[in-house]
Amino acid sequence: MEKIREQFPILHQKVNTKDLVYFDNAATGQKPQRVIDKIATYYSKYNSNIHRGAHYLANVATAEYEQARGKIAKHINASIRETNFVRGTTEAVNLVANSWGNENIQKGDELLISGLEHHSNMVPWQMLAERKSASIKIIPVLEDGTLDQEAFEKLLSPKTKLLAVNHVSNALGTINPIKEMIQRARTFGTIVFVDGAQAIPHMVVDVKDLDADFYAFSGHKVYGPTGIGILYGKESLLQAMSPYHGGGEMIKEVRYEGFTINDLPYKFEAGTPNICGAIALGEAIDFVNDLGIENIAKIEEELLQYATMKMLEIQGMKIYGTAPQKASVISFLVEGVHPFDLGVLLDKQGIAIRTGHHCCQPLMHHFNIEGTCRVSFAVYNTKQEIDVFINALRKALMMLS
Ligand code: C6P
Repeated sequence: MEKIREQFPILHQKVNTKDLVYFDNAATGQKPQRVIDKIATYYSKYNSNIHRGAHYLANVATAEYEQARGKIAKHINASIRETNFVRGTTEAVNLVANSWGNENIQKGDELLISGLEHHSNMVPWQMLAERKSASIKIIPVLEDGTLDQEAFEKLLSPKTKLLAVNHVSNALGTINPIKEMIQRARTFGTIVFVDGAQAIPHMVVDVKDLDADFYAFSGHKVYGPTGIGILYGKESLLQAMSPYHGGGEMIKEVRYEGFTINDLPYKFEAGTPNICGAIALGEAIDFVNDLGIENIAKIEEELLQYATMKMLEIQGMKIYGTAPQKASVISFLVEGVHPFDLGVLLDKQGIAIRTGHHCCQPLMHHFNIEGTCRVSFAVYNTKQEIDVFINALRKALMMLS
């Protein structure tokens, strides 16, 4: 464990005079030194634009960028052409909603979304439905934070053109039975978009095994930088879609009269991309693979079990999201205490957590609450840190009582 922690320089500091305990990993993960070094090396040794220059630096940058794409594609079992660099999950959803959505959704169609979705896997579909006079249907959430699978089956019909669902809920930690849901959606020819933002740091993601049509994630949640992410799409779907943005890179040839479109994956990568971010994301994926995603999952599962047990010993504690299959995310409220007050008092003790609606306002309304406190663990967190958190939580609760 010490060997893992040593690789994360940000963890070794005091915040408000206390050792930092970083439990806000679902918002963004910290970066290992090798990812930070990769960024520094890019800017100090071979910063250059890609796919354009005839010079040495441009060739190195291009090779590194494409090598990163190859590593990421392999990691999720996709082909290079199906692995598109985007800014993050949010951009990936908007890309598909605007490109595939505009071309395939018609008046009267239904878009099926789960009640667990982050705003970024909800609002772009709501916008699409509004543009096309289509309707949105919601898969209800059960008391334990799982999706109502019976209701899901009943909601599916030949009208269901799209299912948009997260692999793991950021607000509750629920791991959804994505593979089975995709199989069910297939019966009606429904296209499935999976938001993998919270799954990618915690589990094996094999897009072919899942048979997802689209799968998206953000680099910053998997030890990589912000501003870079991946949209996987089945090649046949991506081929049929129009580009989302126009500009350089996405064209083969431009004349005053018009243009021809570039091949995949460049077709969806207009303009100078986040070159450094993509290269650093490749390094982050190497970090994950060097540790082994199964080992990461095991460490995080132990942290989840330990923290859940310790937290439930606290009087008035209510955990939101008690699904049998959960990632290392715990949302909670303590009776009579405002989550923001707890967040502030924990911060004063060096502990970083997230409070609020977690960009899931409809889900919070479903539970009749404004928001929760949320702790979320990464591979570098420890049981000792959980003990520190529990003591700090008890202290904060005493101050607030
Ligand atoms: N959730 C959280 O604290 P972007 O911002 O595009 O990188 O990711 C958006 C997003 C989409 N789906 C899920 C399931 C997510 O968790 C997130 C980001 C963060 O929960 C920041 S709001």
